[in-house]
Amino acid sequence: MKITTAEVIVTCPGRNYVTLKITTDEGLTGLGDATLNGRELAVASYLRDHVCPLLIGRDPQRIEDMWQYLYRGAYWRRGPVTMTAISAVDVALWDIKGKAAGLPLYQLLGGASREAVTLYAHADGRDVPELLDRVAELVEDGFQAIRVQVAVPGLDKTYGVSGGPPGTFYEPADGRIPAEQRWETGAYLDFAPTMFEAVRERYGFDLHLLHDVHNRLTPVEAARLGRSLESFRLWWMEDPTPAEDQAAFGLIRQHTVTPIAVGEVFNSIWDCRDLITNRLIDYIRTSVTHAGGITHLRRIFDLAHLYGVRSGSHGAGDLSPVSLGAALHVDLAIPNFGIQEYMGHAPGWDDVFHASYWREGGYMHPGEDPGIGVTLDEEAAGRFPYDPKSLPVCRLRDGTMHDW
Ligand code: EZ4
Ligand code: CO
Repeated sequence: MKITTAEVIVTCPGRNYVTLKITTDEGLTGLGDATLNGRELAVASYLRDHVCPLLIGRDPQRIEDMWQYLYRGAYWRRGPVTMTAISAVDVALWDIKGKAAGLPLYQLLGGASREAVTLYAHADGRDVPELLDRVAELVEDGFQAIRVQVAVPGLDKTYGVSGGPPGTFYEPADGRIPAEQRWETGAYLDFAPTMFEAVRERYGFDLHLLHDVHNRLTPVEAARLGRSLESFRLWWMEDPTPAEDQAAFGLIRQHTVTPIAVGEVFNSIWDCRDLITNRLIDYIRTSVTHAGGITHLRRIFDLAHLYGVRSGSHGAGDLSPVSLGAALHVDLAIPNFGIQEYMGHAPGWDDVFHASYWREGGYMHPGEDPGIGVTLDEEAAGRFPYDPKSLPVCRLRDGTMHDW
C-alpha cells in the first residue's frame, strides 16, 4: 500500500479545525486532527509545506517507522507545531490501519478494557447560584463527574466562565488580537472554597468535582489552594502552576493531598517524564492531538501506568471530533484510564464531521466503525471558511503580564 495524497483541510463549523486527510492507492482514507487553537495556520503550513510532500509514495502501514521518521528525522524537533503535525499523520495512519483490518481502532489497541469511557463535563457560573443550575442540568443529563468554574467576584472575566448553557463555553471568542484579562490571585484563593462548599452542600459527595486553575498560581499559592479544598475531596486540581518548573510540584505535594492533573500543553513523553516518575501528579492530561498521536500517547500512558498515574485526556472543544473519536479508542483500551474531558462541539459541527461515537449520560463509546469512525464532508467544510481567533492574554491588576 502507498500513500497517494495528503491534504490539509481548514474549516470553521463553529470554531476552527485543521484536519489532515491521507489517501492510499487502495482507496482507503485516514483522518487526523491537526488543530492548535489560535495557531492553526502554523500547523497547516508545517504539514503542507514540510510534511505532506514526504508522505507521498510511502507505506501507510508502517506507523511506528513513520513516527520515528518525522520525529527523529527532523533536526528541529518537538514543540507544539511539529508535534501536532506528527500527531495528525499518526492518527490518520491508525485510521487507515483500522479500515484495512475492518476493525474499530480500539480492537487493534488490545480491545476494550471497560464497557464505556467515563466523561467529565463542564459547569460554570457567573455566580454560585448559576453554577448550581448548570450542575443540576448536567446531573440530570447523567454526568457523574463535573468540572466547576465560577467567576471570581471583582474580576470582569474569569477563565472557564461563559455564563451560557452547558457545552457552550468555547475559548476563545475574540478576534486576531488577544483580549486582555485581569487577574487577582488573592481574590481567587479566598473565593475558591465557597464554590465547592455550595456544590457539596447541595449534592453531597457522590458527584466527582474537578477544577482547572489554568496556571495562575505560584507553588506556595497552589499548595494553599489544594489544602483549602481538601475537605471537598476533588477528583483533581488541574494546572495549579505553569509546568515548565516541574520541581514546583514537589512543593505543592508536600502540603496537600488534593490530586493534581497536568499536561494538556505537553507534546512529548519528555515533558511528562519527571512529573510521572517522581510521582508529582495523579493524572496526565496529554491528548492524542498534541502529544504525538496514538503511538506516542500510548507510550506516555504506559509510563504513567508504571507509576500509578492515570489518564485524563484534554478534550476541550478546540480539539476536533476526529481527536475525540481517536481519544475514545485509546481511553477504552488502556489499563490506566482515568477520565475523559468532554466539552462537546459547537452546534453545527456535525454538518461537517460525522462520527460513529455515541454518548449515553456520562459515558461515551467510540462505536464500531472500522478505524477511528469519524469522517469529514469536504463540500460542507468548504462552506465554513477559517475565522482567525486568538486565545486571551492575562495581566495582573497593575498590568504585569501573567499566565492565561
Ligand atoms: O484553555 O483548550 O482544560 N481545558 C482547558 C482548555 C484550554 C483550551 C486552550 O485551547 O484548559 O479550556
Ligand atoms: Co485545562
